[in-house]
Amino acid sequence: MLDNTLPLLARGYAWLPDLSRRTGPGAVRTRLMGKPAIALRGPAAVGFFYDEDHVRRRTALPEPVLSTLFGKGAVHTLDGAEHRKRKELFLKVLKDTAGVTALADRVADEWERSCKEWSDRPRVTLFDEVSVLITRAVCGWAGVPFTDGPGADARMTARDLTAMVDGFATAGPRHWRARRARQRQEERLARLVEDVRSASGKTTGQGGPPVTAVEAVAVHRDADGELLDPRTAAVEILNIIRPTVAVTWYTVFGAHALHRNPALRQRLATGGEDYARAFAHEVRRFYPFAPFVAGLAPRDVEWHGEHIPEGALVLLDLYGQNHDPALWESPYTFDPERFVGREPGRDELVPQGGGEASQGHRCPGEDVTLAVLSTLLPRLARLDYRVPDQDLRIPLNRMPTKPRSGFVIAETH
Ligand code: HEM
Ligand code: MYR
Repeated sequence: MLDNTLPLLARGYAWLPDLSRRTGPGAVRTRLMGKPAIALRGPAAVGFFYDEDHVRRRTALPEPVLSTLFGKGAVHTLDGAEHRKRKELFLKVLKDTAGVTALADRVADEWERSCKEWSDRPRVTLFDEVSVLITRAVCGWAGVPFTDGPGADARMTARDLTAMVDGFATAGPRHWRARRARQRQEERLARLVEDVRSASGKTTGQGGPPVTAVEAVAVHRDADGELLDPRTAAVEILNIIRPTVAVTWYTVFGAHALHRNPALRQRLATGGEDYARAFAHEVRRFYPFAPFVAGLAPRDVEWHGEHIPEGALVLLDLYGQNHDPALWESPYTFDPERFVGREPGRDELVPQGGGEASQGHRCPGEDVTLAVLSTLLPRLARLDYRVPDQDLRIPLNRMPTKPRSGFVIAETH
């Protein structure tokens, strides 16, 4: 069997669905990065995948993904007790309801300020503008200052954070931009951690309880009782601010959904929290963002009678599961109604992973994602704007993808 790494890079979100159409029902077997690989989907597969007896993360992510998207030494690459202890840091910062509300309030304020500015301009590109406004909000909230210096103002920071996401699954200039962006931001945030530690006695706890995400990272102790070295602390600060800015992708997808389904606009504008949340869930289900997650089998294991040899890559096909006709009626129809008055099951809707965030690697940022989307999408629905002619196609062979134009809006008021 030919190694499928190049087809994956070339075909993006269409790669696994195409393979699975060719190989028929059941798990998809292939080769990736020189290893045998098997791709699973469905709620039972989620349970299998998130059991550390079956799948481990430590050496699963390739260097190009770590040097752009997640960072070396990131929580994504830990297993067992080390992972649980590091994960507590994220759960404390990101599952605190008051903290999440405070972040959403900052996003709302930045949206209002940005709208005033847009009304003086003939047209703006929503992707760029939203990435900057979320960057201002999350950096203010997390305690990351904008100062002079390389990559330190809001626009440069937004550009670096989106570049890290944009360049993780490609060769060529986008990838090298992403590496440079990470390098620059890790250096400046490592300095920030050192400053915060020496300024406030935060390492010893003398400074009182941490109040910002940066301070929480600065005082966090790993399972071995040690503080994070400044570079790893910078990696984990980036693992809070970068993905928050990545909600820009979903916001622009939300704009795309409104454009294609104008009948939904009025309800999103005036339908309150519950409808906004249902709409946000459907955006996360319908549009392609995280393709799959991956780990390695620590020993020979078996899934529904399929043998998985030690060292094989196990993929959980998130995009495939979110469009599986066995789970979703008319999966390629955008319909927030499926989530009105009904929260999705834990292992059913998996755009940000499955299982329990506290027990495994499921994304700890789903509350933040939903809060930011529930703040921005109804406001977008209430904004008056025109959508000029542009290329709104969302190429499935680009990873990550978005409407080609970045979604240009004109005559906003
Ligand atoms: C993990 C997707 C937003 C922080 C993950 C994973 C996915 C994901 C697929 C991996 C799950 C796994 O390995 O099993 C997304 C998407 C987002 C998003 C599509 C939308 C923009 C956020 C936000 C935050 C965040 C807003 C924080 C503010 C993290 C962290 C992890 C993670 C720290 C690592 C968890 C671990 O390894 O235990 N995310 N995420 N994400 N996400 Fe998100
Ligand atoms: C973030 O910035 O963390 C949020 C956006 C995440 C996109 C997630 C992509 C998952 C990629 C796994 C790649 C595995 C390659 C073998």
